[in-house]
Amino acid sequence: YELENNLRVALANNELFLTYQPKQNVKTGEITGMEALVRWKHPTIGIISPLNFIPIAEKTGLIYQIGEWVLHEACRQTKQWQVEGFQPLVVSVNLSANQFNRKDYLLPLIDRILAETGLDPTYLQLELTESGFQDPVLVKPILEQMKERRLTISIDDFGTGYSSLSYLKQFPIDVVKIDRAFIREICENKGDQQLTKSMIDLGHVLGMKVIAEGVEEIEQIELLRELGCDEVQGFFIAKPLTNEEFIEFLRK
Ligand code: G
Ligand code: G
Ligand code: NA
Ligand code: MN
Repeated sequence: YELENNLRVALANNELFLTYQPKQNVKTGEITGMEALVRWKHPTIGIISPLNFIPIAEKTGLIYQIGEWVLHEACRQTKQWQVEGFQPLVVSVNLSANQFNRKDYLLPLIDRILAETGLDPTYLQLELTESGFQDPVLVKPILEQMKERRLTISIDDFGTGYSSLSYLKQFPIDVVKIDRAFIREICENKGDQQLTKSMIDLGHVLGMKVIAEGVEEIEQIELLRELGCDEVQGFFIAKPLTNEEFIEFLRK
């Protein structure tokens, strides 16, 4: 209860902030985009991970307000960097399953935020995990309308769910993000290597872009390049960065 009340206050007091983790093209080395990852700067506890407050937000319904704030802030900041003359980058925003459950909610929200911030829809990507695909009858038409708006959709933590393959067939997915569980020991573990290779080939056969998450060593990047992976994300390139750190990173 205490954390819930604190979370309400956090929204009102602007205690949430976004960090951005870059994504890099493994062939060209070019930075292609960044994932927005929310943080809570609690006045006494310090920085709280979304692992510790997103589940509470989902249970209490605060996820709607938090989700709106995250989408707006990610779009506003991305547009701002474009206006300042940085290379245009695609920002990806994580969505919770709950955000699909309200009728006539998510698409009007996104439309409004894109209009308010002036961000072109091609620079906004929505990241869904398996839980986001729970109800195909509900989710599929929303994803199709996202595609009509030229937004892109990525499936996060790929390979860890139960029926992930069926999602690829059913839903209009642009990007597959291979879960970092497969990448961690990819250099040592032949099984992980072959699974990763299969996921990359599968994504490509279906016309999707493939990103590997959780890359922490140069050797992993070199191997992923050989396997034909398109992009990488992970601590080797950069940890999730504050606005100021991200700008520093882009300048280098
Ligand atoms: O960056 P970090 O490891 O702290 O993220 C932990 C988890 O929180 C990840 O699964 C990430 O997808 C999730 N997460 C981060 N930001 C958001 C957000 O804005 N909305 C939702 N729904 N999940 C987020
Ligand atoms: O579930 P999702 O893929 O959105 O989770 C993103 C989380 O993964 C973030 O909390 C981020 O801090 C974490 N993360 C990003 N890169 C790495 C990495 O290279 N290694 C590890 N262990 N975690 C990472
Ligand atoms: Na994610
Ligand atoms: Mn992930």
